[in-house]
Amino acid sequence: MLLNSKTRPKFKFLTSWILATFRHASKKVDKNLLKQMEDDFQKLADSKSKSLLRRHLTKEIFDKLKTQTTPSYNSTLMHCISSGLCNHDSGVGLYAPDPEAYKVFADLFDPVIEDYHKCFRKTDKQPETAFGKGKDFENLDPDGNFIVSTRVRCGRALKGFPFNPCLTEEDYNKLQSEICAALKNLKGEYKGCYESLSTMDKCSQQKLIDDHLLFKEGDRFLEAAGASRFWPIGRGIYLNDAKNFVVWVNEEDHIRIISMEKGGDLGKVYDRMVGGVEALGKQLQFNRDERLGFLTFCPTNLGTSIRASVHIKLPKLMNDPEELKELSERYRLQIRGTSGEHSEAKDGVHDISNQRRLGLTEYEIIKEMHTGIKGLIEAEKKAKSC
Ligand code: ADP
Ligand code: DAR
Repeated sequence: MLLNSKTRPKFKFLTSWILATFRHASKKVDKNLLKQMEDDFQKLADSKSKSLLRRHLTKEIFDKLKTQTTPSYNSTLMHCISSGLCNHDSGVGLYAPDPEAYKVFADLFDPVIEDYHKCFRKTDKQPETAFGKGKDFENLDPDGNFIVSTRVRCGRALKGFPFNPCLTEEDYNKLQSEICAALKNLKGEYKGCYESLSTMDKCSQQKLIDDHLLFKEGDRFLEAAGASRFWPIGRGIYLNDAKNFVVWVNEEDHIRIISMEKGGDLGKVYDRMVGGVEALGKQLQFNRDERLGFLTFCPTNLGTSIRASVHIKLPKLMNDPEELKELSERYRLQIRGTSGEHSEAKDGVHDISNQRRLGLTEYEIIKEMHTGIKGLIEAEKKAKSC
């Protein structure tokens, strides 16, 4: 082919396309990794694990996906399933090492997503963002008989970055500085300050964790998912002056935006979170997928990524596990311990929240949780004394 001004661009494109294809094809999964994955897959398959990974990672899907890699970050199936392979007591056991993983490993993610978010089929699409107004939701417990505190959080990922297993030390620092630059511009009730975990003294850190403001360290599920690399570099917490608006940086997700306060005024807590999300959204480019909504490290947080929870005392219901199970399923609620996921209840305080985050608008998610908590409180009032 004679190269001239007309043919050179085409030739250049062709060679770069061939090279890219070869590079991708040559991104073979290392044979030792493959052997390790196959052994661990078999152990999970032979186990009594109740994880969604165990339920949906069939041998056929495993064999189909085990040699796949994502184009931009070369993530493997092992990156996605390592947590569930190491922790057979996982509830889910699956994470996305980068945004492309949701497409490259869709044969596994889609059934897990459909199962967890209660029928979000692979042909379904997350509705456009619609926060609505918190004033529609009356105080869940105006007399303060049941609810200790209310919290609403969502997660956000920044465009152009992968998730924990693929983040470099430089990425963690870059994410932290981009997010902190946006936090610095927050005004009014959102004004506050950021502290990195690298400089925070251990006593202050433990106090913030005990006050349910800061994330715990050493979560074995997240560690096995590759979320603790370079810890604590790039990690930190932003607190407004009133300590009722919190932003976590680079825990499980790039950003967690949290509003919380004593009592049961869900509408007020929700509106405060929405205001914070919108203020940050004006400065940062959030990664939102056409079908899956806001992308997150864990598929349980896709879509709206909203978890609205109450710390609540329901002594009669807690003594009637059958009734509680039936009500939680009916209202699609999830029950956690006092210190959140994988913790036990202390002094009869449970963390109860919406389970679904995908397939509904933000407003509908909050409405679902509001309806559910009201239902539990009604049932508690009717329950016979224990
Ligand atoms: P998330 O995924 O929302 O971060 P976790 O289960 O890890 O949830 O909980 C994170 C922290 O938030 C924990 O310390 C937990 O106790 C706290 N938390 C959750 N809901 C509430 C609430 N309604 N009031 C006070 N703290 C809460
Ligand atoms: N421990 C993991 C987490 C599942 C959902 N919670 C998140 N993403 N924080 C499990 O599979 O049980």
